[in-house]
Amino acid sequence: MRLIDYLNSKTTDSNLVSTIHSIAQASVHITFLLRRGALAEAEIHGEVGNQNVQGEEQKKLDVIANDMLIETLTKESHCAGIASEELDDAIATHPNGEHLVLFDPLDGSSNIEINMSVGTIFSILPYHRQGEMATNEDFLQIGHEQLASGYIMYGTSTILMLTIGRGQGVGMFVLNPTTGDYLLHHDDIRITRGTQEYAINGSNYRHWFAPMQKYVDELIAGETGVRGKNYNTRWVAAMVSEVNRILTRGGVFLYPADKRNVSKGGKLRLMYEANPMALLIEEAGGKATDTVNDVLDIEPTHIHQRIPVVLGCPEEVERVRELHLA
Ligand code: FDP
Repeated sequence: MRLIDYLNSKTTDSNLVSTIHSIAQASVHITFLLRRGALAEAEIHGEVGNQNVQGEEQKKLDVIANDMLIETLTKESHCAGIASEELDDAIATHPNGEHLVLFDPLDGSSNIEINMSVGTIFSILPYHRQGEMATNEDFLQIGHEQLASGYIMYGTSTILMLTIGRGQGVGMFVLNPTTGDYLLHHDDIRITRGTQEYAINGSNYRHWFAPMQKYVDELIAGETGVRGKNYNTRWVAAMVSEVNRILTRGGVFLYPADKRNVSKGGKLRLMYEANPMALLIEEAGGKATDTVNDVLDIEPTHIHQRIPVVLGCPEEVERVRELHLA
């Protein structure tokens, strides 16, 4: 089943179908760009020299992917505004549009230079001030308000993982590179229970707060500790890939705030990383927390807000929460 047919079977909101379709189209162009790989390296790899709003060096591909998404969504009449990791402020597009789109155009971009997978993460929110130009404040809605979210993973194949929320579940699509169509591969993705895999950057251990250290100590203790089973670590260093693994074979992903970044709120971004992933995870039967609150309940104060993120298998997420509330 093609993406468009899947969407039409799940919702009567043709405007939402149109906005999702536009994002999918942009991702097809990004796929072709990335597939040129080393051939395109001289033109497109390397750093532009600018810093993005988080103070990180931008890779040129981040900029190109960002431009491709903006160009496509600027033509999408249902899109009233765009916010991106690569933009300081939101862009107002069509005042009569019904949607606001947020994205991280190339998540895990440090993986580009080692030919590992990267991804685009997106979130679609309703726009409530038709007729007026959208501003940053219009985007400050809790994650539960999302009309749809998903990611595109540019790996050995290009995969689109998508939810339109409200109990409609998660669909996984694979891009047919010959036709440029996304085809349904798996409907109603469910997170496997009883995982033995966890993903965390363990080199930060000494910077974590005690509850996170205790949680990871429990996992490392394996069958000799309180958890009574052995765990395995996986760390791709691209959130899209970690979440893709969790949705396909279970596990838990953790990016806690630590002593170095707690004043900034953590590392990952609420609006275009944590929220869209949390909606996917919850629709697949998992949980997502900032270690205390459900991610989807957090009231945003800034479009580039950062938070700690723990998501995936419910038993693991609840154990982390329990240790933080103790
Ligand atoms: P990146 O900075 O490369 O864009 O979005 C932040 C993120 O990647 C996540 O995708 C990834 O999980 C994490 O940072 C990687 O962090 P480490 O540098 O600590 O490995």
